[in-house]
Amino acid sequence: AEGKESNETYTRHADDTVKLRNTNIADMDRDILYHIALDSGIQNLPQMFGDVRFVCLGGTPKRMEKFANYIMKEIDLKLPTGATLLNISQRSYRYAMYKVGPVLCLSHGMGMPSIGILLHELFKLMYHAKCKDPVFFRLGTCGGVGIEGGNLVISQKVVDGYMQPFLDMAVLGQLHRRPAILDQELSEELSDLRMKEDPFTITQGTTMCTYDFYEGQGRLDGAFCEFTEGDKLTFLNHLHDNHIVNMEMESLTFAALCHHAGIRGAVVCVTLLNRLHGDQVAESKEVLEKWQKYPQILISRYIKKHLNIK
Ligand code: R2B
Ligand code: URA
Repeated sequence: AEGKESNETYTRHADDTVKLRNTNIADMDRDILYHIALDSGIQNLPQMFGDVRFVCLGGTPKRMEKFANYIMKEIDLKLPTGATLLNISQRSYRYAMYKVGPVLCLSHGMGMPSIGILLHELFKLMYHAKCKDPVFFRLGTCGGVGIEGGNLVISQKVVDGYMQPFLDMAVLGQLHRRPAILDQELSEELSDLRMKEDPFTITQGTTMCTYDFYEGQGRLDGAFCEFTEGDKLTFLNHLHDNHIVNMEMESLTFAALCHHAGIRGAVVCVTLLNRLHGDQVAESKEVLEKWQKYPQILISRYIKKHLNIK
């Protein structure tokens, strides 16, 4: 049985397909992936998804639809004239999913519980579909700690709001602690893909992942605030001194669950502001739209490189 604290790395089957750490699934004759509106009893998942190699997650349905259309151009896939990409998970009314050849693009919503549910179902999808060595990316937004808006952060480490590198979860009333470890080789490879002419910098560092956007990230502008501006700046400077370069809300669960599943994962986020200078996301819609493409540009380069597309 699983220990309460797990540290060992999990590997894949000999043929590189994804192993599941839950033998119950193999014993089920039908698995309903409820939140992405798929059903292994009705759909031929190996036929529909067996070729998936890159799974790209981001917060919103619209941004991930845009990414799907962008990556389609980049890898030179075409839809029949007049056709548009289909949201495969539309009937779930939870997450959006688009498939562009070997690239699966999904929205994960906001926060760790939301991305956690999705990752359970995606890892099972990878298993049912017999996908080989898939790599997962989170393409997100974040608040920079000492980094101005419009720049990229690639997470090397992830910590929770107490600066602990674990995902703590209650399971059957007991604390389960999973280390939040990201693939260092992958993050290194991604940061090497920056080009001189890029309009953004790339910082590799530690990401703080919180359960809240306002009080949880030390903002003064929530509906509640029980600390002073001085307290906030002491906290943010303490983070800065500990190489924490950004804050967001999903990377801890993403890192911990990918690591537990033996699936390579990377987190690339664009900063929307420098938290040392403020709390409100005040850039214009146009500027924010432009910035949100930056993680997509980098991930697209990675995908093209691995598909041998110039
Ligand atoms: C970044 O942006 C969202 C909050 O605005 C949250 O999902 C995150 O991690
Ligand atoms: N997302 C966050 O979680 N925090 C920010 O400051 C900006 C985006």
